[in-house]
Amino acid sequence: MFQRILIANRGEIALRIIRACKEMGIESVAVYSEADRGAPYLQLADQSICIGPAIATESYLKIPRLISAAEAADVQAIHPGYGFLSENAHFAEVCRDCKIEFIGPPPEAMHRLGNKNEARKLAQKAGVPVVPGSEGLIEKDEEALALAREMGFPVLIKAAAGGGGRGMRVIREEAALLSGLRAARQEAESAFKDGSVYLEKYIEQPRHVEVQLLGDRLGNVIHLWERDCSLQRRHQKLVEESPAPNLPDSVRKKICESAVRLAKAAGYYSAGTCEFLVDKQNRFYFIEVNARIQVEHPVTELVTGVDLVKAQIRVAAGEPLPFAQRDIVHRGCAIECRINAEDPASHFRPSPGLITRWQPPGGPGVRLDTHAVAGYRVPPNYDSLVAKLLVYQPTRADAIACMRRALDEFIIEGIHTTIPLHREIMRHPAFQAGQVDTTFIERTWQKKG
Ligand code: MV4
Repeated sequence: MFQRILIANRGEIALRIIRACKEMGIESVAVYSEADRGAPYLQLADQSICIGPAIATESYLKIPRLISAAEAADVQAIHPGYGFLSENAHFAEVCRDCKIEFIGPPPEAMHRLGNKNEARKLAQKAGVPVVPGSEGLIEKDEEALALAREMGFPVLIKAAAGGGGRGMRVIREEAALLSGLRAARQEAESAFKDGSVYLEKYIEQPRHVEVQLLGDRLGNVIHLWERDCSLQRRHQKLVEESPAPNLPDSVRKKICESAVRLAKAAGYYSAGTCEFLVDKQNRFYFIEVNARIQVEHPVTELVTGVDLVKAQIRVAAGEPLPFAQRDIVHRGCAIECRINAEDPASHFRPSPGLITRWQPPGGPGVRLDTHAVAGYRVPPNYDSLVAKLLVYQPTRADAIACMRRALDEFIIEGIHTTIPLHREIMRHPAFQAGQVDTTFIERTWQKKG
């Protein structure tokens, strides 16, 4: 096992990884930018190293600085967390060249799955359903036109190099297709330096269901069931839960098995997520793989009892998965609310600054993952996540009641947060009935969106 790990990240996920290291008897080395200097969670690491100025491109995204810190601290591995360099195959390659273990999937699998069109082809080969659409990239306008007529409108143009909602364009009628293609190619070229696009049937008001995967370097891959992440605003998730409400067990099982087949076909190991869209008829379609530990991973930890960060570290060190598929039992219901330093009453404007009062919730069934404390200043430079409030209960109704109680206990002063919006979501009849899809938030809180 590793003796020492460097954490190439910040905030709550850095603290989450520090905690896993401590419980495993591994020394942790934190890094920080000037904006995070003095942050309380840094004290909990065995060592912390400044890697540059506030701007992420000169610190958390700067590969030479991270490698220098890793070599100076003499670590055997780097955990990238989520965001920043976590899905950067080049960073994983540099780590390999420097004989430092990258705690994540192999760069080959990251390359294979990073291109959405390639991932789609691989999924098809592995017998995983994909959204009806083009065989491959769209070369000629006539191809697109013929295909769109055959599938029927609306269709969706997607950039092969896009992902997470970037580089997509909905086309509702034939007259808009060719100009849409031209614009999509141009946008993709300037955003990703890759203008290639492909076409899919547009699925109206889908649910977003994702499957948690875990693989080891011996080729074993298992799933840890699914999360519903349909409650999003502008591709920023707000609420995640497991199990996915109103998803028949037969469909659920098929989705999870599909995700495992795709991961095996990609030569994947470590933690990862396979994303699917689920339509109103409960048909499911693969859309993309997230080759990292995700923000919402604790939802799965609660319902399966598996510590995903510890598992990631173990498999990176070459250990086999300590459990088989049959050992993974899903029990109860977990919900996560993302508490962001944003003002939901004012178009979700970022609200960094000093937290003058911090009174966290507690009690039965509550987990709070946060790096914030009273007197902590939320820096304006990074994403606005200040806490992940999770609950775990036997049933979904109990979980919602517990979350309402916990949200009501939670007092944060000095900054605006998404807590008031979460209180409304938990009281909404459609949410309580599990009738959620990816358009719910924007449809329901249009005035605030
Ligand atoms: C789609 C879609 C509808 N039809 N593909 C958005 C993020 C990226 N992962 C894929 N996305 C979508 N792809 C087809 N063919 C609708 C979305 C989508 C979405 C997906 C998941 C979660 C939230 C979303 C919000 C808007 C659109």
